[in-house]
Amino acid sequence: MKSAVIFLAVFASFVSQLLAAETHTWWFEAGWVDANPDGMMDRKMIGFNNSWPLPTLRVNKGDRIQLYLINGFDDRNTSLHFHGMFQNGTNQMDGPEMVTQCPIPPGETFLYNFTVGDQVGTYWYHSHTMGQTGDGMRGVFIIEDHDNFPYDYDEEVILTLSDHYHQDSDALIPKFLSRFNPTGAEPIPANFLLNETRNNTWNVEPNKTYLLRIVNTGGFVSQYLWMQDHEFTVVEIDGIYVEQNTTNLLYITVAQRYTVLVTTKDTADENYAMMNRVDIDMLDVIPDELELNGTNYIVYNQDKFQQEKPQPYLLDSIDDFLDDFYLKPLSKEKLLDDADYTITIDVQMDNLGNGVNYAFFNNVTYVKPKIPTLFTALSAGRLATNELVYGTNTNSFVLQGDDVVDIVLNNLDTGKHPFHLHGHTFQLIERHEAIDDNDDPVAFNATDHAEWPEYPMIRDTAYVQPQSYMVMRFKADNPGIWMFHCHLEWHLDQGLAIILVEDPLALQNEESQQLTENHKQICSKNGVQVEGNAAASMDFLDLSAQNVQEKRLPTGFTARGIVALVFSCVAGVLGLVAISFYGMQDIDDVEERVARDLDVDLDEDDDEEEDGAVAEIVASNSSAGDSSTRKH
Ligand SMILES: *[C@@H]1O[C@H](CO)[C@@H](O)[C@H](O)[C@H]1NC(C)=O
Ligand SMILES: *[C@@H]1O[C@H](CO)[C@@H](O)[C@H](O)[C@H]1NC(C)=O
Ligand SMILES: *[C@@H]1O[C@H](CO)[C@@H](O)[C@H](O)[C@H]1NC(C)=O
Ligand SMILES: *[C@@H]1O[C@H](CO)[C@@H](O)[C@H](O)[C@H]1NC(C)=O
Ligand SMILES: *[C@@H]1O[C@H](CO)[C@@H](O)[C@H](O)[C@H]1NC(C)=O
Ligand SMILES: *[C@@H]1O[C@H](CO)[C@@H](O)[C@H](O)[C@H]1NC(C)=O
Ligand SMILES: *[C@@H]1O[C@H](CO)[C@@H](O)[C@H](O)[C@H]1NC(C)=O
Ligand SMILES: *[C@@H]1O[C@H](CO)[C@@H](O)[C@H](O)[C@H]1NC(C)=O
Ligand SMILES: *[C@@H]1O[C@H](CO)[C@@H](O)[C@H](O)[C@H]1NC(C)=O
Ligand SMILES: *[C@@H]1O[C@H](CO)[C@@H](O)[C@H](O)[C@H]1NC(C)=O
Ligand SMILES: *[C@@H]1O[C@H](CO)[C@@H](O)[C@H](O)[C@H]1NC(C)=O
Ligand SMILES: [Cu+2]
Repeated sequence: MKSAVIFLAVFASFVSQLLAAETHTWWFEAGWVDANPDGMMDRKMIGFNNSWPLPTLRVNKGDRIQLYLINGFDDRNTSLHFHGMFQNGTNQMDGPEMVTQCPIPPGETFLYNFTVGDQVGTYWYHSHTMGQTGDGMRGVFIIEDHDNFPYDYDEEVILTLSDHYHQDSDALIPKFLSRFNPTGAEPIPANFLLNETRNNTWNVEPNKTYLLRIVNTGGFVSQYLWMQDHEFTVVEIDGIYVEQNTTNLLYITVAQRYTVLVTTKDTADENYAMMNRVDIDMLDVIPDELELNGTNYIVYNQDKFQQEKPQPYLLDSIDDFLDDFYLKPLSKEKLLDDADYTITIDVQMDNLGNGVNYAFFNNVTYVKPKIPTLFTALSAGRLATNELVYGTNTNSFVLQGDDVVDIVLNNLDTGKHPFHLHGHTFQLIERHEAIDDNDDPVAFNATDHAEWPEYPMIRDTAYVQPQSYMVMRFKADNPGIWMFHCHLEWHLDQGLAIILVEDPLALQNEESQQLTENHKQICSKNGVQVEGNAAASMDFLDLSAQNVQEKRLPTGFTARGIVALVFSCVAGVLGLVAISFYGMQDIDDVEERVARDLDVDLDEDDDEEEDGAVAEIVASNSSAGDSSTRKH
């Protein structure tokens, strides 16, 4: 009797879920739209159906999404990634071009067709084609959870942060990835936006609890967010419910989400400021005219607001932001068992022989393969477990199904980087503090590490501190090809990515993981094969035609010679290109930076230059040997 009741209850809930699951069919045409987000300059942004910003998409847990993306450009490819979706069983819907699909060529339509699995909360969607997120192709994606939401609130509100350039990425990328920018200085945004504008007004009512879903949809900088006389109670990060934690200051990297409760005052007498501020440590130069603090308005009283706007509300210090490392998942998911497999990756930025500054994991800068890595995995048969078939310049790591995997990330660079793992969330089990620019970087030491939390923080995007490290742990329970990369648009363009090839044989055997006809069609339109290794060869171990990175700087060059060479070029075009690009930066400063980055001494004697000594300017402080280890 009892078991029959339980059976009926389970059956009923199953049926109600089935009945409740909806299919959302959207058709969107991507293309340029005239806009003026910061109120300072007209430019074109990438919108959907002639409208920008892009719509917030809302679904319920278990729903199916059928999003037809029409490439409405006449001169460029596009793609779409739903950030944070596990795509469990539908890896081919993940979006990154040349990883899980061919780029969608002009005029073609691609159907993103998947169900949202066991996930709820605040997500976003954006193009995974170079530069397009920064050009505006980004929107918020919400998976609602009405019945099970763990906290009470009255009303839900979206809030996005982003960074904005007056030039589009067609103008910025060639200047950034250029030998005239040898230090890899990132372009400086013109403004930092809140809700894709400046001076945003948020009309509130007294005595209410708002659920604010905050998403940094920007391409580059982290932002601080704070309010005058109001507090944030964090309840969710990247789709993971957490134990409440109240703070007056948030720090949000690009791609991260914070869902918070904000309780309003009990009177409507006053209006207040809400401030967003760029993390200035991420900017190479700070032009005088750049507005670092954005003032926005929390408006209770319209009449008063018409008469006077709240003044900027400044803090004495912005060091005391909520450290997400200490947030505890409400699920109380325990620290996963010790890793079966550990991937150790060292981050470095450096120049190659063409003078361009690239980003490296273990000395390899990610170079796209000739066919999408997923297609290699599906067509390679038993060889799919052999890393070689994915090419030597894609930084691919093959994972065994259900292994516990640690990613140990040592950041030898002096910048902060927010890293994102596709297809999973991860436990952040250790993050070391920043190491000062003047000291040596610290690397993770497996025999001498901090005590790991019992219930580690979980999310899909986390930052590593300068010259420091972090350790991420997850279970390889989602067969597919998953990118792990820096979410700064610029650094991804510089190649800061690895590819996880998770249980490729299981992938081959799942019906739902096979390529749709639509995939084959867009590949064929773009002249890309749908079978073969990274070199597009059906002889899977023959990589002779694969794409590879530029050569290292030639030996026999003197270090001074390299700087001199770079500078004879930079000086020649500086007036034309570099000044407008760097804004404030003067030549001396650039030269010092290059010297520092290339680790050479500008005060060397002239005659040393003659004897042709020195050459290996490639930094050699990264850990030698195999970058991955298997325990048993
Ligand atoms: C967007 O435009 C396409 C055609 O370009 C149209 O089929 C579709 O209905 C439009 N979608 C919306 C939401 O208006
Ligand atoms: C925001 O205010 C500044 C002046 O404080 C003004 O220059 C700018 O145009 C405004 N932007 C928008 C989008 O209203
Ligand atoms: C679109 O993608 C294809 C395949 O990767 C590539 O050959 C082509 O150059 C791309 N087109 C543009 C305009 O970037
Ligand atoms: C989306 O995928 C489901 C499951 O494979 C399939 O039944 C459905 O027909 C697909 N939708 C379209 C429009 O192809
Ligand atoms: C931000 O913009 C969205 C979409 O227009 C709007 O619904 C929301 O209320 C705005 N949020 C704030 C805090 O102003
Ligand atoms: C807010 O709630 C308090 C206490 O319940 C009440 O005294 C006050 O009148 C309310 N304020 C408004 C504007 O409704
Ligand atoms: C911007 O805000 C920060 C933090 O409140 C403050 O230290 C700084 O002085 C402000 N800058 C300006 C120009 O108001
Ligand atoms: C809240 O965050 C602080 C660090 O900012 C941490 O020390 C504390 O343990 C957290 N509390 C909970 C309940 O998450
Ligand atoms: C790692 O820690 C152990 C134990 O403290 C120490 O003996 C060893 O030298 C450390 N390794 C490195 C590379 O620092
Ligand atoms: C994927 O689905 C399988 C069961 O079908 C489940 O065991 C696994 O935990 C899921 N993985 C993720 C990341 O959702
Ligand atoms: C990177 O290159 C340097 C110098 O060429 C070498 O010493 C180091 O071992 C390499 N690191 C890895 C992880 O391959
Ligand atoms: Cu980065």
